Amino acid sequence: MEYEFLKVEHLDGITILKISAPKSLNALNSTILKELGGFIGSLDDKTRVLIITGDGEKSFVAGADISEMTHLDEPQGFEFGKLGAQVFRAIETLPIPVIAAVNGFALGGGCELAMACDIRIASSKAKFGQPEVGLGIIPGFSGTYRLPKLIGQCYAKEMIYTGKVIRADEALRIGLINAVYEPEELMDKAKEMAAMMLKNAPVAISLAKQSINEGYDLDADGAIGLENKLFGKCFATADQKEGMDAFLNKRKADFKGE
Ligand code: CO8
Repeated sequence: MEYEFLKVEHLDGITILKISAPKSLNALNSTILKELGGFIGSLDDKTRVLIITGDGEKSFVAGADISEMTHLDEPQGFEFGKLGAQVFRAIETLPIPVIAAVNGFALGGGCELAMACDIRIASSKAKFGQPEVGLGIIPGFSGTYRLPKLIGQCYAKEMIYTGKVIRADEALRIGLINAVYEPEELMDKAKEMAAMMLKNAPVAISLAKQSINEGYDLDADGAIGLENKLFGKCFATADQKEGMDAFLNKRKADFKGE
């Protein structure tokens, strides 16, 4: 499919998606959000790991597009927020791992996009923040939900109330991201991590993701019960038979994702 603002590359099992709006540091306007939603909906079995990054050297995504938001009234603001939130939720609930390779500014909606991904690795030049209150709005693409969930309310409230922008090393310290690499290493590291995932059983990864994501919002009995159910489901897969047979026969497993 042709996109105006997305660049898509398929490698072996890995799809790399670049958000590309160079004039606005990859800020998300409604067209980009709709393209992103369409792209997520179009993913098929060919993609077993998705890597999302920003085009260019300076920015992952510099937020929602302020020039578009400036004209919105209350119902339109509601709709714009809903569109972003739905697209990011679709990313979060994809049955495959999603890695954000944060190559530069991840501000506002950019930080929120990264947080909708399973894993965030960043360039040492990346910067993170939720500066919305400085514009008279609040994080509107689910940042008030995901940021405290990821790093705790204490620092999340500080970030959101002050709008401060933090460097990658600070983002690592507070647990917002998994790792920091030199800019030139970032994409290779993302692909390396994806390649490690590709060696494992796809259905098992998908069920583990479901168990972590859905279990997090349940109480202990609910979460443990959910894991129990999904664990049982693994034994209905050919990959479980293959993985255990390969181990017992000292050979490499050949997973089919079934
Ligand atoms: N929206 C629109 N345009 C942008 C954005 C943005 N978020 N960010 C940068 N741009 C544009 C600039 O206006 C500039 O355009 P031009 O060349 O035409 O003047 C171009 O990108 C380059 O930017 P700068 O010249 O400012 O580059 P600097 O290197 O000096 O600064 C910064 C880079 C620090 C990233 C700076 O551009 C900046 O502060 N950008 C805005 C960051 C921000 O506040 N992001 C949060 C936006 S709000 C948001 O994301 C809310 C999400 C939820 C929405 C819910 C809706 C209801």
